[in-house]
Amino acid sequence: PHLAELDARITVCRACPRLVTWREEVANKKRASFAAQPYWGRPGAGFGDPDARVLVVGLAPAANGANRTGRMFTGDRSGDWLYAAFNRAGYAGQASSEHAGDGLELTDLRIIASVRCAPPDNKPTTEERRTCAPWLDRDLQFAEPNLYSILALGSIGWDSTLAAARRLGWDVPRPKPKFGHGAVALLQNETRQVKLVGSYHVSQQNTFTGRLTEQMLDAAIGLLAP
Ligand code: DU
Ligand code: SF4
Repeated sequence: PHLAELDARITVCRACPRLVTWREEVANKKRASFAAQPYWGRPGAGFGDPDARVLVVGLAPAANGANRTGRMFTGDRSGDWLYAAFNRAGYAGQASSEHAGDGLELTDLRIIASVRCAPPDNKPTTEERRTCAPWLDRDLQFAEPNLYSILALGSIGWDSTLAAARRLGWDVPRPKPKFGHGAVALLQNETRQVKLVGSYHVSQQNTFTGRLTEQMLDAAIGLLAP
């Protein structure tokens, strides 16, 4: 099936009761604060270049970010950091990502998440991660023919990508490669090697505290270049 069909199926998924309740509660509570804009309140599909050689795997939509705007890392502070860096590296046509109609285009890069619905406290349960994993598998399969590298944001992005690669029958080094900022693991699928790069997540927890600097993020993104 076409990627648009996968995206459409993801956006109507209701498989996790707790997350369906939460994403809709947040939407209903906060809609009034953003009265001039639509409020998404649904799962977030992938965003970017369908033929991308580089895939980015985040954690999950932020309650008032992608859960609000309907587009990955759009309308929140994490996105400001991420798209500014992708703009510096030539993957994003703009340095900012305010709303789904702002004309932002990504070149050679597509962004997805380990879990597609906003979780309370940004913490999906183990069961929610497992329930959402098939969407990650499908996105990886779509990306596979062109795929060169994957940026995993945070240890959940790292672990869920390695688990998806194993489910798809790729060769993943044992023992399991350890997550770290700038960590690299080489995965082997049927036709080629895929380079998995770890980065601390662009959440404010890391960017506010200086745990993740712009220079560090640029260096990790630099490892993705085909
Ligand atoms: O309409 P479309 O070309 O299928 O694009 C869907 C979605 O993906 C749109 O919001 C733009 C974005 N996109 C992109 O960022 N970079 C591309 O090369 C193609 C599409
Ligand atoms: Fe569906 Fe994933 Fe959202 Fe669960 S987190 S409801 S599996 S899209």
